[in-house]
Amino acid sequence: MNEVKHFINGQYVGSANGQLFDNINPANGQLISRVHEAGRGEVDAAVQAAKAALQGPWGRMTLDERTRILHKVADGINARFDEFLDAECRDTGKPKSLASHIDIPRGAANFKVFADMVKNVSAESFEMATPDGTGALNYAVRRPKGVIGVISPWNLPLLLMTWKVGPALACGNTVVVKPSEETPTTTALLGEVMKEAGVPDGVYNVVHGFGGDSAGAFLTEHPDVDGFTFTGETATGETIMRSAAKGVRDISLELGGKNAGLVFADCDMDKAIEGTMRSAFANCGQVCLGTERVYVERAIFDEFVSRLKAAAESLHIGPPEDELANLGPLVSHKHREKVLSYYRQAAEQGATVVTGGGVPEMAGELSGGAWVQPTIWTGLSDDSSVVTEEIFGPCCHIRPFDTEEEAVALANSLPYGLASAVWTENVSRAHRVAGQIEAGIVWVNSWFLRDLRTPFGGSKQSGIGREGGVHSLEFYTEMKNVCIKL
Ligand code: NAD
Ligand code: 6OD
Repeated sequence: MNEVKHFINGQYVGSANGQLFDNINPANGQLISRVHEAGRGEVDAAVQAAKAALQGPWGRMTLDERTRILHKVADGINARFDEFLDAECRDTGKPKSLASHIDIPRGAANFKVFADMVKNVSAESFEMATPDGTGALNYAVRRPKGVIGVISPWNLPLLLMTWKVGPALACGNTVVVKPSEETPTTTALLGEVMKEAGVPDGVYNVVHGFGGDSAGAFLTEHPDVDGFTFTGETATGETIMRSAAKGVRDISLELGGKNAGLVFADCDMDKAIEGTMRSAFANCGQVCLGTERVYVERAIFDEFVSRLKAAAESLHIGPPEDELANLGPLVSHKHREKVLSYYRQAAEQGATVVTGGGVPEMAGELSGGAWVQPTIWTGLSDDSSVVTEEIFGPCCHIRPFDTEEEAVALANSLPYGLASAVWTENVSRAHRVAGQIEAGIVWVNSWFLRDLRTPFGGSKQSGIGREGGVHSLEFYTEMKNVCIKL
């Protein structure tokens, strides 16, 4: 049986305590591999390797040398595209058609984009007058923050991990990554690519394990980590924030959401249906930016519901290698239990189940997978748990509204503020509504259209800080002002 090991100081190593856990394929429930679980010893070794590497060749490289290596990392991922694709799809169960267009290409692009970005960013400079008339010159320089702890989730494993590791390394930091226990493989595989690309030992380290009382907590409690970047649930973000407070370490938190889609009667209905379909059901609804609350102007409510129902019922459920599949399983049986508990609550709370609501019949070995039906509800009250809590499954609730003010108020009614999608052909309305929505990202007539130069992150309980573009460079560097008296 294949084993997934830690990657520490340029070597794959097992756990000294001999503890391993199972990595299960969510499409069929079968064992993929056994994964080493890090104890405090492995986490400490990874952090010390990362700390030492800051003083080694990595710390002495020119920007050109460093960014050339990061381009090679991206090329290395692309050269082994199918290996990454197979590993990601086995761990997550997601359709290859999806991962080959999003997860793996973005996993590579995250290195190139931030390597180029860091080469082109300018710094501030101010001339100032002084009483003696000679003046002074201030200029700012960026320095790496140090050892960055990267803690990532399972829904887009390679994409979300490299989204942090790419800019962290571009800025000259070293990293210790703790991937999700559900999806360890591509993060481990990236170690080989790093080595082949010439990334010095100790710059990229990986430790596997769980969150509390395991590798995640050991990493966030380690005093030699200089900053943490985390993507995951809001409650986990709060825990990590508490750990980071000891030693006053910086944090970037990309957290959960309960995103609203606002569909106005003046929308292009085809676009709104296509976009809402993706935002509710892509990646089996396991996208933090996904739309779980859809608000539709009353005049087009019935038409919208019946068209979204037809579209959801046309989804082809299947395993990664099924070329027609556009809906895979959930990531695990544990997560399916959570999603199905909301399916039950919706029924108990009096929802009209427009479509779905259960588990599909899957044949043969697929019957052991974590499958659920794409599901649409109407008729729930605004304070229902299904409407207010993040489910993270292929489902949405649709509710009518009458005025623009009401739609905006509904969108803003929850403590989350990650993303929103607005569907309207009225350009004034688009600007007006986008400006009023309390979220880090608003898409108008699109969803998950990404320009990596733009600020990405959540407001309210959906996160702290922004990554993307210069905002990543802000987080992954310390800015120092040098003041020269002339
Ligand atoms: P999670 O919070 O359960 O786990 C994320 C990571 O944190 C995992 O690696 C886990 O092992 C680790 N972890 C858990 N407890 C920890 C602890 N006490 N200390 C240190 N590490 C700990 O999240 P998940 O279930 O993997 O991912 C789904 C969640 O992530 C959803 O809420 C989703 O909205 C959110 N998410 C947000 C974004 C964003 O950009 N805002 C992107 C993707 C996912
Ligand atoms: O596109 C990105 O950079 C990004 N961080 C996407 C997050 C998706 C959440 O599931």
